[in-house]
Amino acid sequence: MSDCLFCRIVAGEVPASIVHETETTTAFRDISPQAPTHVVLVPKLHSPDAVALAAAAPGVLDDLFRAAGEVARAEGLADSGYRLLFNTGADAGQTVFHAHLHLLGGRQLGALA
Ligand code: DGP
Repeated sequence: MSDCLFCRIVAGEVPASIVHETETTTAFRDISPQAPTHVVLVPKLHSPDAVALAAAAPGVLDDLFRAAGEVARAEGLADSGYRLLFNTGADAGQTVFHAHLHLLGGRQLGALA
């Protein structure tokens, strides 16, 4: 989708600090990091949120989690721990309506609101 920011990052039309890439997934540093490591993992396939992605292409969700594990290992977070989350819908704070998995770590993370 030409008007989707994350599709444009996946296509290389918008610059981003890419840390990991697979056939189905692109992972890049969040522009507004909420933790020392804050990486966003996006499916190359456009889907508005994680639930829609699960319906359209469940295997791609598996790929996202596998890629998250790779990124966590590369960032040195595998032992200390990290948070994986999908904001889904406006009330959850989703601002980009292309499914994406946040990976946060590198500090003690607080309780979820
Ligand atoms: P969410 O609020 O769950 O929809 O997360 C969207 C995230 O995307 C948010 O943490 C900020 C990040 N973001 C927004 N625009 C850009 C961008 O142009 N580049 C990068 N690297 N991240 C972005």
